[in-house]
Amino acid sequence: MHIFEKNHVTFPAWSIVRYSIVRVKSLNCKQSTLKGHLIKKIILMVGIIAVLGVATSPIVLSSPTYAQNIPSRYIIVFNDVDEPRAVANEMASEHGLSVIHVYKYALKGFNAIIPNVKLDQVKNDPRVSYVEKDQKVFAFDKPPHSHSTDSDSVQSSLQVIPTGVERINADLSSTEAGNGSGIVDVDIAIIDTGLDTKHPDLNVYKHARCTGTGPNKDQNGHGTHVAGTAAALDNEEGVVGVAPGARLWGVKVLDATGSGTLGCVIAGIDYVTSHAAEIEVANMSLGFRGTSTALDEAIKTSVAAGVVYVVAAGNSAEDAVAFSPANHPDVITVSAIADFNGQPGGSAQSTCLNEIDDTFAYFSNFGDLIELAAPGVCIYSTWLNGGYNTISGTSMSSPHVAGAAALYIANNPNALPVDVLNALIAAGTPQDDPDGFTEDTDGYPEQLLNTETL
Ligand SMILES: [Ca+2]
Ligand SMILES: [Ca+2]
Ligand SMILES: [Ca+2]
Repeated sequence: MHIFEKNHVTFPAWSIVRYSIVRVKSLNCKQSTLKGHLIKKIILMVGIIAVLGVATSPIVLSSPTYAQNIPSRYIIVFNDVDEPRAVANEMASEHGLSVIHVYKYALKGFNAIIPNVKLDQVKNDPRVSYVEKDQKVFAFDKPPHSHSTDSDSVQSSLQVIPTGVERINADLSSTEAGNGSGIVDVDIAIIDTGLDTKHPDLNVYKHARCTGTGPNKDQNGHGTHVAGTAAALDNEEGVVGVAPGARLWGVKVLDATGSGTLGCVIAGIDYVTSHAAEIEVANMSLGFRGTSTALDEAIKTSVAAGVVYVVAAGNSAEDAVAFSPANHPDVITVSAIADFNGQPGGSAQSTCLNEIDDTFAYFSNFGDLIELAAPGVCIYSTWLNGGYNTISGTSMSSPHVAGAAALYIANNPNALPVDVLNALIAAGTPQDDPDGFTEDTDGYPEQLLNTETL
């Protein structure tokens, strides 16, 4: 049972709602070992039925390029200035610019429309370090935005342990995801399409949106799905996440179609950085083909402020080095495997995608900059309107790792982001282990996420 209390908070260029959730524990679910085992089996069966129930979702294949400049929109980064907003406004009136977002915490600069005839003037302004073209950014579900729009809500009176959560042994972690109780006392920012702020299976703590991304909630489903994998509540309903009940900060930077702008994503990182004392982990299941000095600078500052960034490798079956933010040196970049039953061994039938159990996902990006692999095919998680849905992508593998980072931080609160990365890699399962996976052929065998010791 949740009691929501809303307070509106002012933040430049952001619309924020704070949810203070008071939880009333309704049932003590501690079971005897035998009874718990039986319940787990029933839950697994319900989970399989649930997944099969949505296996007929139509898949629309497309070949997105994941690269698109946005005409007249630019990211302007200052040399050192004290008050970015004041300087942005000064420059706007001097050069005839329209200011979209101002950045203060992760870097100092702003996002603006620059008339073509003024571009050289802005670039040569002594207050400006560099100017970049703004570009489109995309959610990394696979194929993009292909989830069915009909009601995929498969509700059950029992909680399902999703296959991905079980495959990485989150049910055996320090919090025993799926035993019906426990909350991980960590804050996770989901920089995405937003969250279903009233979803009964999510502990939504705050929700902010970038100007231009529509109402201050998820209109797509992607962000809500990502959040559930990282942190759905361990109760009697729906699903359970890797770090159950962690406080979720919805940072909406992508719209109802699952796309947005780099200028807006940097604003999201700026917002997270301004709350770096509270937020321990940020997940970005998004990206674009290309690079951005401004994005790289923002992430570097945010990580240095103590936030662990976990990002999707991308779904183009190519080296992730071509994609941002997957190619950033300070983030944890996650590839995807197919697993259909939550167990190693490779013997499960495929469900929503025609893949082979316990193999590297055919669509996953790869390369030497991948830090970890996690399940990302036919993942069942939370969805819009209090529902649930099964979708695929490195978008879905990334939040398994974000949840794992939260688990580690819950037990090691002073860990730096680099310590978290090293701990997750040390706990991982080698590919050639009986619990590992096959068909990662790039010569860089990243380990499979394993939360058993976290
Ligand atoms: Ca639940
Ligand atoms: Ca399997
Ligand atoms: Ca690899």
